[in-house]
Amino acid sequence: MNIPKSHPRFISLSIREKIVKGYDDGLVAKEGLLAHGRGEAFDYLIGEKTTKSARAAINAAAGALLSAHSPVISVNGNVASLCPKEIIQLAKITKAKIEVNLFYYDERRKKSIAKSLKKAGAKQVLGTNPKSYRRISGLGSSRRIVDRDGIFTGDVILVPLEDGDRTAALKRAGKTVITFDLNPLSRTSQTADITIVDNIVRGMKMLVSACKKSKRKRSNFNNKKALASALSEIKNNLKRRTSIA
Ligand code: PTJ
Repeated sequence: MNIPKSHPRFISLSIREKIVKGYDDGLVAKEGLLAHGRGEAFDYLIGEKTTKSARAAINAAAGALLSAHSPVISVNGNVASLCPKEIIQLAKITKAKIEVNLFYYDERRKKSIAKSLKKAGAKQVLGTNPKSYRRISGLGSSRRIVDRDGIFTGDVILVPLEDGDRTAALKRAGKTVITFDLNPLSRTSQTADITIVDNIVRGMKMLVSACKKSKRKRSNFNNKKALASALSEIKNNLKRRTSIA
């Protein structure tokens, strides 16, 4: 759909079109459309802008990715549709591997995602070669199937728009987990080491520029405190809006 630039919800509606296109192109799961709607609601609550707490989390994530031995960016259908360019830029700057990993397992969709990322400029995309498949223990969902040369052996893993089980399993396996999740109350948000409570469309751009500027230095980031700040920011945003009304 051609959304007029003058429309007051132009940005949000344009992002929605990306997800719909991703679905039409066979990248996004049907359930991914619902997940996007959930994200839209939380984006509304944070004021559809990158908050102070999200900026702090982005800087911490940049430090962790740059100082990793073997960083990996895990890509699902939604992420591949929303920010393919930024995935590739981030992988290049941080020397991270890109791996397709799906919750709603579908070999054909995996291959389509890998193909679209390669078309967008990715040199290598892991996660589609059954010979390299390994299993993460203690995980029931299809996300347990990971690549030997990617998530299985990686030390810092970016798992955007995730479900909580894998985050917990990756942490049990000794990995540092970074996520993007607009819902500060989700299990993923609560379990990850660094949660960026921001729309991935805005946040990935900022993460790429933070990595360009940042030093290879890990910070003492406290995720629990950052999530409490994110909730306060939502509360203050709602207060501001109700006092105006
Ligand atoms: O492609 P697949 O098969 O791997 O499936 C991907 C989805 C996203 C469907 C799957 O991982 C899933 O069902 O995720 P959940 O459990 O719905 O969690 C997704 C989380 O991401 C929710 O907390 C949403 O609020 C959040 N979210 C949705 N859109 C965005 C977002 N966070 C940041 N930016 C967004 N654009």
